[in-house]
Amino acid sequence: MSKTKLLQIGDITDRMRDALSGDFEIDVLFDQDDRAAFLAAKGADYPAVLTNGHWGVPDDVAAATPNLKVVSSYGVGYDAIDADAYAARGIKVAHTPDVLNDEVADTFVMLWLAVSRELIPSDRHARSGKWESEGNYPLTRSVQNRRVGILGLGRIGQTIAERCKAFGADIHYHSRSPKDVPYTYHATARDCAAAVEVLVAITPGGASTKHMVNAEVLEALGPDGFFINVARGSVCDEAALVAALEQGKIAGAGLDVFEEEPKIPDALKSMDNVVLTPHVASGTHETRQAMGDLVVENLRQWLKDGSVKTPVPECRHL
Ligand code: A2R
Repeated sequence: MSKTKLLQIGDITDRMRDALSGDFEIDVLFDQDDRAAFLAAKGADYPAVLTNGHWGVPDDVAAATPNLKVVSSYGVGYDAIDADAYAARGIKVAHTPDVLNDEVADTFVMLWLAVSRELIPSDRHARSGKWESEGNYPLTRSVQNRRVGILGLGRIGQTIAERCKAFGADIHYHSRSPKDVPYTYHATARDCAAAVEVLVAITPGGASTKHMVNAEVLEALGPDGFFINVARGSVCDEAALVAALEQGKIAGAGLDVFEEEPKIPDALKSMDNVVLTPHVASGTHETRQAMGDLVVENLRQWLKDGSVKTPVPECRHL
């Protein structure tokens, strides 16, 4: 039996390739010397695309794949895939929810503790010899018993809330609608920011959340407030964040995502009250393996019966 043609966008692991290669003939978009000529000649051959949250399905690929039936994406965020358009064409889009909730929540905790307890400058103080030459490192801010605001109380947001309980936090949140949870709801991001000392963004990216964290929200968070972003770079107005940090309008930030990844503004790199990680929230061997297995499962299930295990909400009715 001939294998089904699969167009791969972005990297996959050896384990994923091994698991798929029995059923699929995989062509790698980024291996093609002349991308436009390749897509023009071969695009119509692919019923299946494997991508990730960063690349999604670029416009040239979408335009060149008229016979597409399924998109399986390695990641939970799918703002780079036009899921509404695909749903309207009956094309199934699958992502990898839930399996990364714990890892992303842990990354929030890591960034929060690092920025509040000044892990990076404190490490520098220890290894530079300043402890010996200049004495003890200054006191830092405790993470205990804080008011924490969660923007986006979904799968990951709720997991973050569970982590926060271990620190005695009073939990606030903002999402499109209130949830049946014992936390304080705020109808706007600004109101949520004004009520808390630590604000974490964990909504999806895309048009509806673009710059949800803007100058006004950061001002409301206030000079003792910390902002942590483990959502998407687009959720925060980066220029406003830099200005707020430079002007002392907030105390610090922990950032895993950026507006122009992999570019990070130089101003952020130079600040001691900012902790930066290169979009690694789900980036452990264990969690990436679980995500990869789900990507494979979605494609295999589609091959078997035309359905996918974890469709994005827009495609659940298909
Ligand atoms: O729809 P709601 O009321 O459940 O709120 C969702 C919230 N959300 C928003 N909140 C305010 N304004 C918006 N325009 C807006 N759009 C969505 O974000 C919900 O509480 C949360 C998303 O939760 P889930 O769909 O369960 O996503 P999950 O798995 O927690 O991942 C969140 C994002 C991914 O899309 C990646 O961008 C990132 O975390 O890794």
